[in-house]
Amino acid sequence: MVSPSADPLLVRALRREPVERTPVWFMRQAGRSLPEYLEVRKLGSLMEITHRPDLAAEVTLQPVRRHGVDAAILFSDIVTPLEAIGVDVEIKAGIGPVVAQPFRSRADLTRLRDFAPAEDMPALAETIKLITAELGPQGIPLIGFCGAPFTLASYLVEGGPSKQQSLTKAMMLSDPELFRDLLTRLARIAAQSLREQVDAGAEAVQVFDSWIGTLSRAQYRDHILPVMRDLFDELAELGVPRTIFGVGTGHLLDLLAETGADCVGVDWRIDLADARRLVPERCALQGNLDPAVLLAPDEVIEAEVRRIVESAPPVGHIFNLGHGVLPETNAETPGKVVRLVRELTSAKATA
Ligand code: 1CP
Repeated sequence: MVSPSADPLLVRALRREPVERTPVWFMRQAGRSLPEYLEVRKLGSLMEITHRPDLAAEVTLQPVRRHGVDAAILFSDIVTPLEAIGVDVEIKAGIGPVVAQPFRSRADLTRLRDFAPAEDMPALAETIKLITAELGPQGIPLIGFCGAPFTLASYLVEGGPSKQQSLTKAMMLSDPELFRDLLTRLARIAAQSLREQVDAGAEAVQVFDSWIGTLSRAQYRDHILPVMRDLFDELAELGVPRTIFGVGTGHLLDLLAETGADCVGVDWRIDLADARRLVPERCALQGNLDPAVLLAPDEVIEAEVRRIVESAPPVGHIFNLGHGVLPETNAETPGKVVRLVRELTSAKATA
């Protein structure tokens, strides 16, 4: 038996310490797939909820209560700090973040001032204090998060969700200096947000670079990596484990590790065993069940969970989906996965 230390299971696994079982949580576990969220949502928009500590804390805690996951993730959105500094961004139902005046020129950079959470969004620290007051005694950590500069830039430049990120790439390739300055501003805002979240009680952080998989290796190395290295250097000062995640990044995994991240999130397109060979041993791995598997019959879910547990490294694995919980997921299903991972990996640890 591995004796549990004072630190939460998730934090120990992120540090690649031997653990008594594999921790499990789900990206986008709060919100859209839960009936209890839809009830709270009747009281206000997503942005309104993030400015109400009682409601934001309640929604953050809902999946912990219902599914029994090993971590909570703050209920917020990657564009919330941008809205808080006055960028005209709105979250439209069924679409996602929409920016009224997209960013296209150097003059637009002046719209990205520093994020001072204490003044711009006092609800942030208050929400986290309410959450950790409830979770602390249970030994369950809160994960703080932010959007990575490229993914945030894609919403600002495109004006909303985009499959190809063509305008974003066009700016990156035609005016690399402007693009670098935009990423640097966004990295600063991301760091300011994460610092506040950790100061208020978050015990791990995740940087969502959801759409970075549309870049080539050379593009990532030339245009993104230098900014990400600086960001992760700055985040190291916070003293908590740092995860980087993007969708469709099988070709970028070693470069994502070069940011300095402590853990690399892996989507479902690549086997964990192959990811393990690509990512240096010092990094933990998170993933990587296809979210669509949660829509399949129980026996399919069980076989897929088993396959992932078997291909996972012996230390430094955090069980998660390869991307967020899909809105149509039955609210009972994630809890079944939690119980299965617990059963399978406790057996593995004591075998
Ligand atoms: O009003 C609503 O309920 C709208 C749905 C919704 C919710 C519940 C959106 C719109 N955002 C959120 C909350 C949210 N967003 C959370 C907290 C919930 C949780 O994780 O449990 C988190 C972590 C995010 C992060 C987020 N927002 C990402 C990164 C993760 C990922 O899924 O890749 C991204 C890319 C966004 C943008 C966004 N916000 C909302 C939507 C529908 C989208 C994606 C739009 C697109 O396809 O580009």
